[in-house]
Amino acid sequence: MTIWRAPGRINLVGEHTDYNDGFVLPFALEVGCTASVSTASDDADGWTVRSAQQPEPVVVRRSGLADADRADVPEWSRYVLGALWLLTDRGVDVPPLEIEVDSDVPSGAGLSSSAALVCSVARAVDDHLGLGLDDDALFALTRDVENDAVGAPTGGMDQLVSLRGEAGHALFCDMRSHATRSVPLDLAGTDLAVLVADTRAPHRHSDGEYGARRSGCEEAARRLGVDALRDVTADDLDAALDRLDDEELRRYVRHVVTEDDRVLSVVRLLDDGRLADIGPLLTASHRSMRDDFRITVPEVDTAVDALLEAGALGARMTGGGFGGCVIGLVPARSVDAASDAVRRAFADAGFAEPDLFTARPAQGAHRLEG
Ligand code: GAF
Repeated sequence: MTIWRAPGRINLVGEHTDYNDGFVLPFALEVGCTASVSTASDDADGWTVRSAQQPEPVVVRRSGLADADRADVPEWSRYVLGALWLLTDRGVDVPPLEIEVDSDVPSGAGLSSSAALVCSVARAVDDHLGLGLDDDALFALTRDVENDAVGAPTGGMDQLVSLRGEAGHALFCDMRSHATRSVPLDLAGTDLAVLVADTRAPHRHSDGEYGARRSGCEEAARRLGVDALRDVTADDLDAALDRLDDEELRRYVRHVVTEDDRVLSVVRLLDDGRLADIGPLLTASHRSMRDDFRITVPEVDTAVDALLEAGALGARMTGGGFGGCVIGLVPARSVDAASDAVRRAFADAGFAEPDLFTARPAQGAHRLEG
């Protein structure tokens, strides 16, 4: 049996920039998914997938499953079977397998439970079958599972950090070249904490809204005559905005271009050992998501305001938006007070009770002993 674990993630800054070929700065979490892969007995001719979080296993035959039948299996299992289907489509003879997954990433919270699932399975299958996929091939496989086998038009950041994250570091990713570099995120050494508020706000219309933002950005790039919004720099922004007459597209461009610039600024500060100075950039990122990209909801805005009032150096929503989690960079000694402030603000607003916890940058996908 071959066992791999891959983590969920928090994005420190750089939201909706990945599918614009831009920059992101996520870090891997301690919570993750464990995938165990073993070769099935000789008389089995299918793939069996089980999840500790699901009541029933899913069994499919190995070959000849039409696209329509692939779409018919329960959604969670497509994140597992997707890797097997794509490898088969690419000519790999994947034998009968039994795969078990077990995840402690809260689902629907915007912490990339799906990337943890996909990446743990892909790494375990690659290792078990001795395929020897390199970093780039593993990244491409995991991103394609989500885009092609599941059909979610996401941008790849979550899979990249789940595969390559490093403990104690954020991962600076260039989403055009997929080159990555670990950047120190020394929370303990600076007496700071990343406090996470899971707002538990349902992801209202998140699928359609995500796709709409993505196609809006692509349309803006087309009208500006660039391959992707990454090609518009902060210096070019005003000139680019002057060339667009659609107010919605102008807002999208302003968010993406300023957000790429914020990622580069945060990376420079972290490289200089100035973690305590990144707060205003995080808060500016939130305002850009709220006012320009328009992907926040009242719960996340309330959590950000409460964290800032309670003394956070900076606060922002993390992830795709329309609910999910907010992060605050807070002095370690203020974690309890800041958590109470968010709970009180939610109670006053009549929102469901949020879940508060701290997060530390942890290791990306790694093998566990069977
Ligand atoms: C989701 C997507 F999966 C990522 O690719 C990214 O676009 C993110 O939303 C927004 O930054 O997590």
